[in-house]
Amino acid sequence: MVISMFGIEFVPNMEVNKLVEYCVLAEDNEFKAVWITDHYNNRNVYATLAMVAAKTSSIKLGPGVTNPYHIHPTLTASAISTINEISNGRAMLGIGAGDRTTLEKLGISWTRPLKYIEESVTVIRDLIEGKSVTYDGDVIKIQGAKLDFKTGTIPIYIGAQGPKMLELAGKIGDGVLVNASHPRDFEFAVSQIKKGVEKSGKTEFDVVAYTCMSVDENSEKAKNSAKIVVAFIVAGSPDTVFERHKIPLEDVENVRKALNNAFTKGDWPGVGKAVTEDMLEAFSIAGSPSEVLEKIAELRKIGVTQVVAGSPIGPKKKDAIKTIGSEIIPNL
Ligand code: F42
Repeated sequence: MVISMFGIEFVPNMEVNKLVEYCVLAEDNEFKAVWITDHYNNRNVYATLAMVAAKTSSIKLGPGVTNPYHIHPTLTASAISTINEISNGRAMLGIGAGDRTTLEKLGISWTRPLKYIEESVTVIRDLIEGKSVTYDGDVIKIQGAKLDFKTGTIPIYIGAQGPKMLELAGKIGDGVLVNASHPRDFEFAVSQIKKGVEKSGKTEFDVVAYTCMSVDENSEKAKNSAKIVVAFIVAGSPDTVFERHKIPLEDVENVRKALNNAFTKGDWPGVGKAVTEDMLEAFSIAGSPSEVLEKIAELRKIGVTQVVAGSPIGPKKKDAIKTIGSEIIPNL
C-alpha cells in the first residue's frame, strides 16, 4: 500500500480567517487534503469550507465528519455540491453517526446509526448525481427530491470505529475515516473494512488514519503537547479499546478524574500528569519527524492509504505544518 494523500484536520473553534491561513500553509507544504470537523457549537463547517475553497487551489477539502441526524441528507447533498462548485471539483464528503451526547442535548434521538448512515449515503449519492430521489427507507423517507444543479462526482468517506460501521464503510463508501493512531487498531479496522469492500466488489478504497498527531524536532515537547488531546480520547473511549491496548482501567479512571478537576478547578497540568506513556503510545502519533515516520510506515504496512494529521498537530501548529511538509511527506 502507498500513502496516496497526506491530510490535515482542523476544528473550526478559531476565527475562520486564522483557520484558512493554516489551510493555505498546509497546501503550500504538500498536504493534499483538509478535513474540517462538524459540531454545531463551532463555526459552521460549510461556511468555513467555502472560505478555504476560495483561498486555496489544489488541496481537496470536506467535512470530517457531518452527521445525518442533525443535518438532513438533502441539505448535505446541496451543501457539499456547492463546495464542489466553489472549489472546482475538490470536495470530499465525510459523514458519520455523530456525537450521541451532543445530539441528545438537542433533543435528537440517536437511534439506528447503521441504517441512518447506509440510507443517507444512498440518498446523498443519488442527489449529487442529479437524480430525482424517492426513497422509502427504514429511517429516511423522501418523495421526489432533486437538486437543481450538478457539480460532478464527490467521494464519500464514512467515519467509523465500531466493527459493524467499519464493515458498512467498506461496503458503501469510497473511503473510511478511522479515528485512531495505533497499528493494533488498524489491524482490527482493516480486517473489518475488507469484509465490506469484498462484498461491494470495489477495487479502490481509501483507508484513512485520522490521527492525533504532534510533531516537533524535540520529541518530549511533541509528546507533552499531545497529552490533553489524548486525555479526551481516553475519556471518550469504550473499555474494549483499553483491553486491546492493555491499559489498566484504574489509569483510565485517573484521567477522567483529572479532567473533571481541570474543568472544576482549572488544574490542567494534572491532566498531563495523569496521561501515561502507554496512553500516548496507543492514542497518538507524537514525537520527532523520524519517530512519526516510523509509525506511519507501520500503518502503511497494515493497509492505511491516507494519514491525517489531527489535533494538536504540534506544540506550534505553523512550525509543525512546515516540519511535516519538509521532513515527513517527502519521505513517505
Ligand atoms: N463526530 C462529530 O459529531 N463531528 C465530527 O467532526 C467528527 C469527526 C470524526 C472524524 C473521524 C471519525 O472516525 C469520527 C468522527 N466523529 C465525529 C464521530 C462520528 O460521528 C461517529 O460518532 C463515530 O465514528 C461512530 O462510531 P462507530 O463506528 O463506533 O459507530 C457507532 C454508531 C456504533 O456503535 N457502531 C456499532 C458498530 O459495531 O459499528 C454498531 C451499533 C449498532 O449495531 N447499532 C444498531 C443499528 O441498527 O444501528 C442499533 C442501535 C440502536 O440503539 O438503535
